[in-house]
Amino acid sequence: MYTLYSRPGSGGFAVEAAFRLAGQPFTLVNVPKQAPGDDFLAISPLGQVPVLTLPCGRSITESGAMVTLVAERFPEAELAPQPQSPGRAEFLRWMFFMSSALYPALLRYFYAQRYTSDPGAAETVQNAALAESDRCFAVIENALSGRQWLVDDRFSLADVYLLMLAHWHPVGDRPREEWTNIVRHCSALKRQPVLADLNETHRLW
Ligand SMILES: N[C@@H](CCC(=O)N[C@@H](CS)C(=O)NCC(=O)O)C(=O)O
Repeated sequence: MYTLYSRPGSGGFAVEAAFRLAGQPFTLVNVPKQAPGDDFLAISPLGQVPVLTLPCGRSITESGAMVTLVAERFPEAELAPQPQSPGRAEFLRWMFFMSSALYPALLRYFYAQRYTSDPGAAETVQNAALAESDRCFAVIENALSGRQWLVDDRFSLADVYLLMLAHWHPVGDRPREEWTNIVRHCSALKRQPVLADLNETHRLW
């Protein structure tokens, strides 16, 4: 059995969505934000969610890795282009772009005080983080021009990951209105029954 350590509104949204869209059972453990205990720090050294414990007993951090793993382990659900398929490179590109460029830019906004030793500089860090996350979103907005999904003109978990990040945008908790392609992309996904149901807990939109 898989065990997902998560918290409503966190990156656990995409991983929970992956399991539910794959129709696979998993145990969900809610980790309160304040003061993670030693047991949790043993599997998440930075004290962050999500964490996924695999049936073999190993635990991994990194939401992008978890989403990719679920798609790979349950290929019949067709949640991502499979290894060796033509769209795989593009899927990996977007997963890494979102998890290594965009997600950290958003973290710099929300945890600005971690990124400066000057107590008066948090606002400057936030301004720069907002500009950087907008620069990343603009890349995705451009890529979605004339297409419905990020990869291969078919739905994948990269789309779910984008839906989550777009609703973490610090201005209004939703994608900027001028990103019409991202707004259109998210609107379609928000109607998907599994994602709509998941949002009852996560309250991303
Ligand atoms: N690189 C990690 C980032 C995880 C992360 O930053 N999680 C946030 C919630 S979305 C968290 O636990 N923040 C609490 C903290 O950093 O203290 C991932 O992609 O899973």
